[in-house]
Amino acid sequence: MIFNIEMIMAFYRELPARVSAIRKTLGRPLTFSEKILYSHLYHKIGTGSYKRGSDYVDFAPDRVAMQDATAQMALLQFMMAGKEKTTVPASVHCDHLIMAKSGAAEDLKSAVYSNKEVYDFLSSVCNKYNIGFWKPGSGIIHQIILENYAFPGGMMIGTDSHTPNAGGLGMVAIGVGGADAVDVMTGMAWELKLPKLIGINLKGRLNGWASAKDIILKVAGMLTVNGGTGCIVEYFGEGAESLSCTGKATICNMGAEVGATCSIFGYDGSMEKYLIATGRKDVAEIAGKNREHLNSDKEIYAEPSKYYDQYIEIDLAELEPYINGPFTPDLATPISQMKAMAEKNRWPVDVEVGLIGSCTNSSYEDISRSASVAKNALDIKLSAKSEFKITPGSEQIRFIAERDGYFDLFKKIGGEVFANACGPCIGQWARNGSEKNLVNTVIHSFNRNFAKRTDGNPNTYAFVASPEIVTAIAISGKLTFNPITDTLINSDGKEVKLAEPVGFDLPLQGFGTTGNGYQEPEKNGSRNDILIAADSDRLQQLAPFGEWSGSDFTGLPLLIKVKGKCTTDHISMAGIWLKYRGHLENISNNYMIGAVNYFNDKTNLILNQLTNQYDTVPSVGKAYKTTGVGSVVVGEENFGEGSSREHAAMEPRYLDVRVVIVKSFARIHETNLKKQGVLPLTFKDKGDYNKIREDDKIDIVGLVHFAPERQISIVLNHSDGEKETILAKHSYNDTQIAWFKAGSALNLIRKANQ
Ligand code: MIC
Ligand code: SF4
Repeated sequence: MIFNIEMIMAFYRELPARVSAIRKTLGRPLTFSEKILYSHLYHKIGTGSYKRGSDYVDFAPDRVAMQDATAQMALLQFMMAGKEKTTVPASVHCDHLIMAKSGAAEDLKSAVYSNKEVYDFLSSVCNKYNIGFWKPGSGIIHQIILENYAFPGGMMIGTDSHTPNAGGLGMVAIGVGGADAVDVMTGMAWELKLPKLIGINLKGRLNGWASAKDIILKVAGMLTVNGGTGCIVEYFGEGAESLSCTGKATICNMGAEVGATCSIFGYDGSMEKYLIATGRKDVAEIAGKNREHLNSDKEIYAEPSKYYDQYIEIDLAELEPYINGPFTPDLATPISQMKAMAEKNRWPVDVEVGLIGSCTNSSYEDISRSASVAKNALDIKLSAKSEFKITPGSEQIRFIAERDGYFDLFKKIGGEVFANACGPCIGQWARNGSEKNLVNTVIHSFNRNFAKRTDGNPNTYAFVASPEIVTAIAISGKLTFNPITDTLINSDGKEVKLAEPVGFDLPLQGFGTTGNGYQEPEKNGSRNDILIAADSDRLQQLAPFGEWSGSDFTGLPLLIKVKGKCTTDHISMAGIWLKYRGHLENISNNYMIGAVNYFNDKTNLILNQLTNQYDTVPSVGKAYKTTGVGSVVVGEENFGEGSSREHAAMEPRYLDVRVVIVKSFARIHETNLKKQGVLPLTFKDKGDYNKIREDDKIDIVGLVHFAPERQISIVLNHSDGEKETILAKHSYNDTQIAWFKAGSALNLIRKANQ
């Protein structure tokens, strides 16, 4: 079955006319992403052209995807919107809540048991509102989207930051918070600042140990974690065409790590092959007929630097494998320089665990190439010195990897297969001994490696590499091992060298059929009641947030001034906290517990201005909430990078944090704060960060005149009686100011549907 085939066909029928209308309006050649963006305008083309990087534009995406950890909040909000069913096709995927511990079968069984209440809730909401439900065990959201739903030229949003994975199939696929998903599911316009465009021309072809992953690891090093903010990254060139569709998806997936809105490749033969292999020949055929509209115009490829806001060239023939990390995905080290880097930085080089898989890297190509390394190791009498774990991205992949004997090879070198889920990528790894917080190194093929992310231990140095490099390093046991040049000693005491990996981009015997774990929404589901137990500690009905009072904020105590990196993992940790993702009150107990307090360099220990004592962030937050005055949070650069989880914005709202002032924001987090009614501001002069004192009371002045582009004054009332006024900027437009005044974006939608 091809999901939503009528919608896809209708899209392609209209595409040629739409593209020529866009070309006429813009009066110049178009890039592929412009064709997609302009053909998904909410108020159809003809309404003019927009300025990249500054104009907010209303879009009408084709579909919405949600994963279990974010879907709970998204759907709790959707339920408040007063709609009978979703306006566009939507799906929910149970992947994040499965704990990796004892291997696939057992872990799935215990997840189904321990998360029953949440899975039942999600399944019944899906039935009621006509949403496709993918049961636990079916696989990770992005892999399932690629295998079933993505189509070239389409536009989707998903409540997960790695939604851009579908760019591997030529889709503009953007990660958002749940409130954005509610916009689209209720048929409202979905707003986005028109992204700037970064063009990356891939020249030459990959060879040897280098893989698609190494392209994005290198790009992360070049652009850094915020270099892609507000941009779509478009890949093209001879090298792009030589990559498999799933390799392209890996690159687009990890574009989230440079802050990109999304990444995309033009339609080509590799996508056609993938569509056919995954049972979507009809889509491949019609996309083939529209090929010219599913790529940039030829003029763009001829003179890319003229049309892109930023233009980069990478020669794949020269590319060597990279290892990125620790603690940040943009610290990129070519494998040949790892020995020197590790020595210089004193990184622990004994690798305890190598992990492959995740939504980023568990394609057939990844698994088969890694398995070839394992097979070669067995042939030359080596086995893994480190522990070795595999998390397949979907049931499809698990099934064929098992069928084709790859898991057998992994097991023979000492590997263990986890459930088809996020598991160790998101702190859902019950790793023996991690509570002892010992210094150690792991290497994985996932996308993120922020502190504590894999196993909750702040002293785990996590490095990111391609699956084949992870496999080789797990065999050697050393971070500094370079399979291109180094040898190993085998069980016979002989010096041996691993051969270059070989693999297949698609399974020779096809994908085969297996129960995929999909549940079609019930026909008469709209009559179903959704029950949430009043005493549940996992789910809680939401109550609307209060409207803005109409006056300035005065005398707000500083809650926390965060020092350094503050990702969504610092703001609202995952791991054990994932279980409270449907319960705002309970999850608010993790607010900012991972962030470093500027004034004492400690995590989760801040001054309570009411008592003059030090306490945890959630306790102080609650204490301020009871006063009704609210509070302020201050931070540094790229604040809220990483996940799309809107809990990182709903928790401060729940705790009555009124304003977050930082040097700069990550896109999704800034929007999430706006949507939930918290005021995100940026220092006009970044140096003013230094003026904020621990016991300040802060006024936000001039909110009655709150208007786009208009700066806001902040008065710092220091405890010694001194006052300082600083200026802050904001990125609100008129619509968003209305969200602020209404108390949240959802409050407005509710009113409209009443
Ligand atoms: C992640 O990779 O950080 C997550 C977990 O997939 C998140 C979503 C979440 O926090 O639920 C993301 O990337 O958006
Ligand atoms: Fe899951 Fe990790 Fe992918 Fe996020 S990045 S969707 S946690 S596998």
